[in-house]
Amino acid sequence: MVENKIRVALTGNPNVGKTTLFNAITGARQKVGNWPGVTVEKKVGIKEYGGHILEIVDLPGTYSLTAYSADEVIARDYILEEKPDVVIQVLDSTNLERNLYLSTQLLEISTNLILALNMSDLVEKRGEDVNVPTLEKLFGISLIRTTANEGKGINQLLDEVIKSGFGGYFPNKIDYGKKIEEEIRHLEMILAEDETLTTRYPSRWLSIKLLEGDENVHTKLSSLSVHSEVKNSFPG
Ligand SMILES: Nc1nc2c(ncn2[C@@H]2O[C@H](COP(=O)(O)OP(=O)(O)OP(=O)(O)O)[C@@H](O)[C@H]2O)c(=O)[nH]1
Ligand SMILES: [Mg+2]
Repeated sequence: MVENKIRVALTGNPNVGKTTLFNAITGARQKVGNWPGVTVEKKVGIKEYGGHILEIVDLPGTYSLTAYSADEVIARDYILEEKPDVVIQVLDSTNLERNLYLSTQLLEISTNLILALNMSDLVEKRGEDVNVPTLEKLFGISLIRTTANEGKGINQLLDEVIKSGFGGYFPNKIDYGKKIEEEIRHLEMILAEDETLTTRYPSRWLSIKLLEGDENVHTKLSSLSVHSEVKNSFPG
């Protein structure tokens, strides 16, 4: 992090209000371009808040970090390789179950993850409520209610960004149980032989993706010397 600058990425499923939130935060101070090599729009904006400069990137919508489409690859590689100080996942609060799938994946790779419970107005209209304290306890991160198209919850969200932007690197860990955890550790040990790889990507995350059979990650490794050892550790 450069002085008081905090790099923030907005991610989330398609159509949950990421760009609306991005516009509400950055106002007119944004730059629109393309991601290198693809025609997917890249929006970067600046917001000065509480004596800090927030540089905010609006990522394309993604249902998972499995990287099946160009949009998913952009979102995932940006978070993994550019390592933003804070990642905000924007969620459609009326469709939480579906949205929380991405949250569990982001928890594996994101330093500082905050969940913006967007479309809170629609939840309220239904006479429902999201149990924020329970989810915060379960995930160990902060959840903020927002209604992006009315500019509601923005300041609370930015307060949280500043708090966690200086929190340092504390990757969250989901426990996959004894057997899978052993496999993860085994792969992590193999991957540790390639330092350039593990400084670029979290080795635990790489290991989980290898176990899932993620083709994009297998391809990333295919030209490296650790690849044969990785392949050998898979039966069949
Ligand atoms: N009711 C309600 N509508 C919202 C809210 N936030 C955004 N919207 C609307 O939801 C629609 C989608 O918003 P976008 O900001 O384009 O969503 P997005 O996540 O950027 O979509 P993609 O970039 O296509 O993935 C728009 O019609 C917004 O006006 C909200 O908090 N409440
Ligand atoms: Mg958008």
